[in-house]
Amino acid sequence: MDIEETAQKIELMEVRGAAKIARAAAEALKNFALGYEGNDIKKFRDELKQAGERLISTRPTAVSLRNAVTMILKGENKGDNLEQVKNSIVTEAENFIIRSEKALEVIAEIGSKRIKNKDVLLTHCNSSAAISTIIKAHKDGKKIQVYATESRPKRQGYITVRQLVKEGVPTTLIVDSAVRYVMQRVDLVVVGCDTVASNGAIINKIGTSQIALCAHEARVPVMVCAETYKFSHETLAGELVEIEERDVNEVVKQEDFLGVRIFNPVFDATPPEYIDVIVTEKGVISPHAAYEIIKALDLKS
Ligand code: RUB
Repeated sequence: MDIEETAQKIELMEVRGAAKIARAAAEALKNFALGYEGNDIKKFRDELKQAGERLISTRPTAVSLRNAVTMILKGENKGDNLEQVKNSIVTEAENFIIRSEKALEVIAEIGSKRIKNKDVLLTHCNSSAAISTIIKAHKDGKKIQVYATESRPKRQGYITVRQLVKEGVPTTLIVDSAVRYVMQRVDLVVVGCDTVASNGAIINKIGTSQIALCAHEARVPVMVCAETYKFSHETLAGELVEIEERDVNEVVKQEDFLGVRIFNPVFDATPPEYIDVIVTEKGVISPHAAYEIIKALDLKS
């Protein structure tokens, strides 16, 4: 897929989830470099920059996307001629995709160790990192059960329940508003995220912070599964993570509610106090260690 096609698929959420959109962006940048027919290196760099900006603009909350583009675009300085620079972009993009897939495996391996036999889990939305972790625990023979929220308005929870049931994990679908009621039966909340801020807050699907609040009240631990490329360097410099607002028609048809204002923020921030651990491919960390991870990784754009 080319840049514009990829960008539109991400905007329409045909490709969604923080890791998948980052990998799709990597694939699009690779295709851009491979298919570039001009012979002016400066023009290539300019167009590459524009391509990166177009991809980043599609989903403003997911720093995974910005970090993927930033890492890949570093390839533009590796090489003296156009051919070398194009090859560097292809290599960086391929490396990112491999790194992202490997990180998912490692997170599942590490995170699943924190899930005990007979645990009842609760998850929200549809996170490949959270789901891989849950499935790994199940494959390791632990007799677990999962409650999965519907995740209004887009109901990504339907994807989650189907994925889990396909793998044989006993799974119960609940509406988002049933979370507090169900929390008394839950041993561990497992979610993914789009962004980790330098203060350890995580930004994930709208409703995550309510779930974490309920979990905190019920003394149920919250485990966040997040690849390190979801840590935001920008937040270290004081920037706030932009919370994406989407078309209100995702909530209800505006024409059926004439005169009613509808608000559709699709992510929220969960403060570090409500998070027990963040499982990354580098290991299990306290949310308060986010600063160290951001400092250790050179993710500056
Ligand atoms: C998806 C979502 C997921 C994170 C993590 O939101 O909030 O929990 O992106 O997913 P949307 P992953 O459906 O709006 O993209 O672990 O797959 O990166």
